[in-house]
Amino acid sequence: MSEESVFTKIIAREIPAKIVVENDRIIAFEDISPQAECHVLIVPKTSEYSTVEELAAADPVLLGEMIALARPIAVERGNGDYRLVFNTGEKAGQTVHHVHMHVLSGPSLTEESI
Ligand code: IU
Repeated sequence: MSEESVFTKIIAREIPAKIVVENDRIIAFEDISPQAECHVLIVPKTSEYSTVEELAAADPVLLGEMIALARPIAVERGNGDYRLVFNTGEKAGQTVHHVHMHVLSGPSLTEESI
């Protein structure tokens, strides 16, 4: 990637975020503009991958590790059930081109909401 993404700056502690959990490969933090009672972004620390399909092709184990973090976050911060969203491409609403998984949980999450 030519330009540092905002998530790379969060990982480097150059800009603030409310960090939920972190390990050597992944960081999770609260979305700055929450769309549900629990709205956490799970982000690989590497900036190599822009989209989930790039990540899945190159490092499916890392993708699995990201997905495995969703349940404990939803149990602790939401109602235990959760929705995972990967916006992929600008026409689908992807604004940050550093792959990230939205974890949404809570009573406002209905079948009608995204
Ligand atoms: P998207 O899938 O690329 O649209 O998601 C980007 C998300 O990053 C979006 O929900 C923003 O609210 C969120 N976000 C953030 O949590 N902190 C930031 O500093 C910035 C964006 I910029």
